[in-house]
Amino acid sequence: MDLPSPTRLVGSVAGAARTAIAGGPVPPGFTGTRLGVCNLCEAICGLELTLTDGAVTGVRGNPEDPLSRGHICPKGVAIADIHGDPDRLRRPVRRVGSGPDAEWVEIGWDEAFDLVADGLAAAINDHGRDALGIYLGNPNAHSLGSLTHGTAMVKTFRTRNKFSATSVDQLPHQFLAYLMYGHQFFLPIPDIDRTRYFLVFGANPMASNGSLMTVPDFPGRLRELKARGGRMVVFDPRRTETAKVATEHHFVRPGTDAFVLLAMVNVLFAEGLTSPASYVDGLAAVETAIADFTPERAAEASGVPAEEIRRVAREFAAADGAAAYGRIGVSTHAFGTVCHWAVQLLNLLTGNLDRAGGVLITTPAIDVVGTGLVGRGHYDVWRSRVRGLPEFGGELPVSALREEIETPGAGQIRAMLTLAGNPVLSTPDGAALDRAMEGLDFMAAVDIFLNETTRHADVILPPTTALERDQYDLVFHALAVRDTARFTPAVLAPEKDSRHDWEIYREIALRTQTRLRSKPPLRKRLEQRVRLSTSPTVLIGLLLQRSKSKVTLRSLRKNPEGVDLGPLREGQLPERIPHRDRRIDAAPDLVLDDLERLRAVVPPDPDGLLLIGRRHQRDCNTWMHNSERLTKGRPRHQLYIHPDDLSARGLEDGTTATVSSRVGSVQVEVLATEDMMRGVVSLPHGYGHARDGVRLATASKVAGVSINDLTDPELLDVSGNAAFNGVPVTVASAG
Ligand SMILES: Nc1nc2c(c(=O)[nH]1)N[C@H]1C(S)=C(S)[C@@H](COP(=O)(O)OP(=O)(O)OC[C@H]3O[C@@H](n4cnc5c(=O)[nH]c(N)nc54)[C@H](O)[C@@H]3O)O[C@H]1N2
Ligand SMILES: Nc1nc2c(c(=O)[nH]1)N[C@H]1C(S)=C(S)[C@@H](COP(=O)(O)OP(=O)(O)OC[C@H]3O[C@@H](n4cnc5c(=O)[nH]c(N)nc54)[C@H](O)[C@@H]3O)O[C@H]1N2
Ligand code: SF4
Ligand SMILES: [Mo]
Repeated sequence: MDLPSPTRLVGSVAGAARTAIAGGPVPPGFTGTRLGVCNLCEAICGLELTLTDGAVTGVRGNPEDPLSRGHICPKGVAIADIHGDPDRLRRPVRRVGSGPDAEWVEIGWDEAFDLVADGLAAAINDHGRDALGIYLGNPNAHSLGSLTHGTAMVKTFRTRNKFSATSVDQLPHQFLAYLMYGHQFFLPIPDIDRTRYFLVFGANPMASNGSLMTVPDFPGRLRELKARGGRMVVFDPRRTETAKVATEHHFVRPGTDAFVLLAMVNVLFAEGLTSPASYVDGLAAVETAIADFTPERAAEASGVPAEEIRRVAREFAAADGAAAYGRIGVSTHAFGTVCHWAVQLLNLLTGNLDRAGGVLITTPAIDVVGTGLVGRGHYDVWRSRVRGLPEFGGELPVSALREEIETPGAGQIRAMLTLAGNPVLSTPDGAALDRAMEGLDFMAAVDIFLNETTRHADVILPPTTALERDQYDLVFHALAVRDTARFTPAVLAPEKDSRHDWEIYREIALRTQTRLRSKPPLRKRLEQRVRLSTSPTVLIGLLLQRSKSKVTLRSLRKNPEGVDLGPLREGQLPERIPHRDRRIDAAPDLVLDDLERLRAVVPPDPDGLLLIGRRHQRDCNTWMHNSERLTKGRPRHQLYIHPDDLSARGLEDGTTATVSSRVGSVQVEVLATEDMMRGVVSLPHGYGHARDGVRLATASKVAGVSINDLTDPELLDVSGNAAFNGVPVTVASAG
């Protein structure tokens, strides 16, 4: 999940300094324990850290944490490795030379900020503000300072060429929430602790620990679900770790879930299994629009038998509390929006929206939706210059980034700023983006590592790491399966001469602005200065003061394990529906119109292969591959393929094959496994660190190729999200 942009964070910061800054980092040489927090995935586990002589020597889950209940995974144990990593950047670096011969020279902060401000301002002054392209990567959502200050800095630039991981991730969710409910972050969360029927499409929480569903200790919660007689039913083209512990698993051909999900909705209507709330509009239109999406048609497209589709739909409707949920498998998907629409329909048609055991709206201490802290969203206010793709919520689809850099003309991107991201590995046709970045006039990156993307930067500015900064999870508390609040003060003092991310964002914004020929009015600039100079922690204190909840920063400091606000609450609708009329639009035109595209889908070549992605519990998107602890053991970079598909190509298990798509080809070892559906192959996302013969020191420990050298920027959902899953590929002997 990527970050939302708080658009209106605290107007007045007067009196802010009164909010006491108690607690804080351990003194030098400290031996003992401290509470910390893991920010490596959406599960936000509470940690108990053991320190010896000021260094972290032990990490375990904090059993007192009301949300994570002591849970931890191997990545959490590795959190201190990041801090101790000798390859991590600790000072700004400047690039001298380029390509394989590039050298990196450490420079002082003042010089670095000036270089960045000069480079960005030159592009804007000479070519207009859209000449600056910005990419915000995933870790921004996991850092308080990025949420409060990164987004504020980005706003000062007012460029239309803003991109983020959102459009390679959860954009369909936001797009649909905006259309159906009236706010892009009004996202109903599965009430996993009470549900009796958990229907999962394209998610692997046993590896990912949940997404758009902050669910630490998924394995434990699933055991409890089963113990109370509940069921988990999984649809996935791979028999995943989650599928293996499910009550039942169904293989589904990649990219065809929309047929299956709509057929389930169809069954609800056809068999009179609907009991929607009175505040839902458009159901008659839905019924008509999807009448031809029958289970038989779905079976043909997806490989899931029609009778199974009917049975699951009936069981879902009959369950005493049922929650339908879909994630990456049906988000980064050609019909991501239609899939998630059908997921929402399943929940609301069966009366499971706003019901305990169904899907619920969270009540976080800081309500980023209800308070308007994050905007409702907007759509198609402008379009990308080259391909004419509509913006959503102020961002353009990152699939359009390469062409916006390479295509000459007014509005062309001349300078890039990347913030905690690695789009060369994480966005479609990353190889082409890699080449395009060579042609930029200037690039700066805020990142703690030299990676496949930041190696193109002229300057890299590294912030402090998670253990050195205060944390409050503005985003993930709002997406959690239980309402809790937790403030975690920095455990370690920042290293000498380091900067927090929010301080870096402040400097970049302010110094660039002084160099711009066209500046905002003085009053506005003063406001921005005050806003950017107020620390994230002080802002959290102010937001809590203003919130309806009784939680204060003081109470959170007293209870560093977190404050329990109870199970998610039912019966909150229609009052909390963001639409001004407090009604749900079940039939948004933009979605209904997209059904035509779905009807036109031609069945894939039966002898062809479709590529999908995967995550492993020990991987972390495109980084952390230099943690010994996480990378030792069996390799996991291979192309997974069904043994029959392998032998049909005359290939042998363990050999190297060439995998090709419309955009590129890679050579990678194959691993035969019956866990794959026939006709489907899988590569992990986040690998492929050796590029152009440059093998970055930071990732020398793993082999593998980038799946995104095969994925196609032309394959998009109606929301503009990249369709990573179901890319047609061929696999042949590399010999
Ligand atoms: N084919 C395919 N592609 C995918 C996906 C897929 O499933 N399949 N998944 C997509 C998804 S869901 C996502 S979220 C994206 C993720 O892709 P990106 O948005 O590119 O994010 P990461 O790979 O997490 O990049 C993290 C970078 O941030 C740096 N970093 C870590 N912590 C910090 C910090 O505190 N501050 C700063 N400044 N930098 C930091 C790391 O060093 C690393 O370079 O990839 C997407 N791409
Ligand atoms: N260990 C670990 N945890 C992570 C991350 C990580 O990199 N490593 N990344 C974090 C991030 S940024 C995110 S967004 C979340 C993602 O969280 P999840 O969505 O739970 O993660 P994935 O493992 O990508 O699960 C996607 C599943 O969809 C399946 N799939 C692929 N194509 C299709 C399809 O067409 N239809 C169906 N039904 N299924 C399909 C895949 O086989 C896979 O099992 O994970 C987060 N947690
Ligand atoms: S589940 Fe996520 S938050 Fe919890 S320890 Fe693992 S990586 Fe960290
Ligand atoms: Mo993500």
